Amino acid sequence: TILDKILAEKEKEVAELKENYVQGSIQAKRVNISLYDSFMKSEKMSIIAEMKRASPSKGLINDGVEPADQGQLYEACGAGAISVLTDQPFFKGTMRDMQDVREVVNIPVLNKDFIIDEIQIDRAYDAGANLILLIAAALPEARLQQLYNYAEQKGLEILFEVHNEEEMETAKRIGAKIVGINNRDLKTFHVDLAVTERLAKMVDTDQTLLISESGMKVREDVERVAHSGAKGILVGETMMRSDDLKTTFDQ
Ligand code: IGP
Repeated sequence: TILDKILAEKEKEVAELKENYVQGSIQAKRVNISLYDSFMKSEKMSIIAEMKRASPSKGLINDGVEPADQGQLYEACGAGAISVLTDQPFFKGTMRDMQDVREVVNIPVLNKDFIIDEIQIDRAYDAGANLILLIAAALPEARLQQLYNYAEQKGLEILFEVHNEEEMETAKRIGAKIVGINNRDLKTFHVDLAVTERLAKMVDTDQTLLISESGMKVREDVERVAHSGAKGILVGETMMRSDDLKTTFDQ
């Protein structure tokens, strides 16, 4: 599957990082705000807007954009947080993209990548991330728990991504406070908002912050996942293709 291919590439990247990465070699601005607190407090739907140049399922989406400009626009339009894809081989992102966004915004920044090792968490922290992504489908539960605890100890928040019932059970056992329900199957690319409706029923949404991820295009999509109990949405492609972001956000 594509996920297997991505993870195989990540193994190489991590091996290289372990050789070359000097802890603390990046000095980034730090903004101390909790996404959990701000999204839980908000009366309206909160938006994590994503900086996404390309993807394996869609190819090039918007490769020309400057991350700093896009980040500033997102914040100005009312985003509650910004996700920056930093995977290079499949999404054309870089850590530089995330740092460029971090420097110009004051809302939480999510390092969107396929995290399989502590060293990537160190790098995310050094580069000024507030959150990291952990994907349930990517690793065994024991390893997910280790990485979750490691990130939490560093003061990072974790968006724990699930796509089926079994993974949601894992999220609960791990004690994930922020759970992202990915409407897209990372193995087949099939998108279905019913995934959010199904899995949201499994959690107490007063305690667990639910974020619905992927495939949202129009107001009806957002209303549908809001009705399921999602307090936030993660939107990439629709934001990257919009030529009138203010209107897209207001929808
Ligand atoms: C955004 P979309 O359909 O709005 O562009 O999706 C985001 O959910 C998607 O990029 C994503 C993702 C991921 C990317 C969700 N989980 C894991 C890479 C890795």
